[in-house]
Amino acid sequence: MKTVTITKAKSLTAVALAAAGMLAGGAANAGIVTQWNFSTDANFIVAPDPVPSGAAYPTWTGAPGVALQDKLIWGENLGTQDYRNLTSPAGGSATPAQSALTIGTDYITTPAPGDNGEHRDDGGPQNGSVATKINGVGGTTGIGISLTHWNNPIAGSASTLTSGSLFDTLSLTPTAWNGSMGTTATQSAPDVLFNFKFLETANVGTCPGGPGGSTCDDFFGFDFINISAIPFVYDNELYDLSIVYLDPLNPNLPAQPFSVLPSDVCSLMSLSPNCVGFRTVEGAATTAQFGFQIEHVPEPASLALLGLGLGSIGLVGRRRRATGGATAA
Ligand SMILES: [Ca+2]
Ligand SMILES: [Ca+2]
Ligand SMILES: [Ca+2]
Repeated sequence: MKTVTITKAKSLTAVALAAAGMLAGGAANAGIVTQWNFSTDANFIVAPDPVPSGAAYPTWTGAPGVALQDKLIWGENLGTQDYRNLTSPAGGSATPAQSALTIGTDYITTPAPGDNGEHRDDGGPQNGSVATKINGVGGTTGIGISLTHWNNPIAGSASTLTSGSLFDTLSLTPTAWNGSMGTTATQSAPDVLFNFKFLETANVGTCPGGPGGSTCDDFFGFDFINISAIPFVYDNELYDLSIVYLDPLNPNLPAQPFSVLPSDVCSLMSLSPNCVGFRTVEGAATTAQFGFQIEHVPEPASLALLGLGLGSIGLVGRRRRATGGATAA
């Protein structure tokens, strides 16, 4: 009985290897990529330039705001005010002012000479280098693009942003391997589409989401989407891409300002009850900093992704071995 089981296990391995060959489209000779150069960018969906399926154009209450690939601007006196002028008093009422969502690179690292250090609205892209996590060891976090809400109190009669889409792209070019050098072709890693909602709250009365840092904070929100362990194949090896939120002032710290939003806020944005996003204080700029990590997927886990059929065969094999062992004991 035990001999039969071992034979079965060997044949399963052979099946698995053959399947891996089919997945890879050939023999896997190159080493695992340990280091990549990257370029990542994000844009708001504003023009019929290949529009990803399911993406939404910016929508507004009242008159439209200004929609650019790297900026969405709304409020009063569009074109004559500056959203970066955060001098309006928090909770103020009809001060002519604008608010904006802008895409930027990081303003974490020490600025180069001649750089004023303001990267919250430069639009991207962000370039850098990132190391792969292999066998659960090593790996670094690539610093991605940032998203900033410049929150000024605007008149109740002004247009406000209510929804839109953010499309995030990442290109990877390998620079180092843990074995034989492989190809150096630039790879487009999986794109990520964020369909988001925005809630501009009136700065009077009872505040949606309860008390915050100002008289009625505003909210950026979206329904949860999986941004962890998104698989991609490069040069016959399988990797996972995970997008992470970083502290904008310290990339070594996780999360912030993202969290599950209060259910009344989710409801006002027509999102599901456990929507996620961030709260922004009136009269201030709030930045969400994105990053990403790449992890190599070892062969057994790669094979697990080949499909339910092979996975079921493996499960049966293990069960038989377990039964055999129990009988022998
Ligand atoms: Ca951009
Ligand atoms: Ca506001
Ligand atoms: Ca508000």
